[in-house]
Order: sequence, then C-alpha cells, then structure tokens
Amino acid sequence: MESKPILFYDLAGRVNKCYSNNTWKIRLVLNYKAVPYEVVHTEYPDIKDLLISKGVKPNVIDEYTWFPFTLPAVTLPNGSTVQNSRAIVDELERLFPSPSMRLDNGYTERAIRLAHDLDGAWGR
Ligand SMILES: N[C@@H](CCC(=O)N[C@@H](CS)C(=O)NCC(=O)O)C(=O)O
Repeated sequence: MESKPILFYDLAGRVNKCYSNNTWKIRLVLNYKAVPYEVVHTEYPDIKDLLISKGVKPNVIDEYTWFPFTLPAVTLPNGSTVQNSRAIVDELERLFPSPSMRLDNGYTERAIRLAHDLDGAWGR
C-alpha cells in the first residue's frame, strides 16, 4: 500500500520562503529524518479555518500558549492533523524512530524552559 506524504503546513512568506522559527523546528526534524513531505503554504488569517477543517482541537490558552490555532501543523499519513511543535515531534519520533531525535537526553526540557524564560524577558 502506498503511504501518503506528510502535509507540512508552513507560513507563506512573500516569496514562499520558510521564515518562521516555529515552523523551522518541524522542517528540520522532517529533513533530519528524511521523511517525504509536501509543504502547504498558509496565510495567518487562514490558520484557524484550516485547522478546524482538519479536526484540530484549539489549544487551551495559558501563560505560554497565546493562540488557539498555530503553525507548524502536519497531517500524518493516517489523515490526522497535529499542531504544536512538541506534539508533532513526538508523533514523528513514534512513526519514524530512526534516526532518533534523542528527546530523552535531558536537554530538551531545559531548552523548552529556556525558550519560555527568554520569551518573558523580551517583554511579553
Ligand atoms: N508552541 C507553538 C508556537 C507556534 C506559534 O506561535 N506559531 C505562530 C507562528 S510563528 C502562529 O501560528 N501564530 C498564530 C497567530 O498569530 O494567529 C509551536 O511551537 O508549535
């Protein structure tokens, strides 16, 4: 059976260049794992309707989660769509374990905390 490529929803720059640090996280993981994917360039005003149409549940807003619907998001080969970088990476790691992202190396959670601290320091 032929497997469908992953759909990777990225933000559309003026010349369809990948510019978002958040979506780059997932592009890097897909490239590292050499997973076939197709890019779907998406405009900010379309994110919400796109993800709702794919059955994505809104994020619960808290100190670190500002938007109910965000990119990056991916549609996996089974047709389910996932938003939020960490959730996406966990799914990619489960589906494509090699090469591993080594998420259990102790640095991942530290990096997430550091990113949160830096966001705060930049006057959110
Ligand atoms: N924690 C999220 C953050 C993603 C995020 O904030 N993405 C921005 C684009 S860089 C977004 O989609 N914002 C939606 C909006 O501004 O309405 C992740 O890494 O997946």
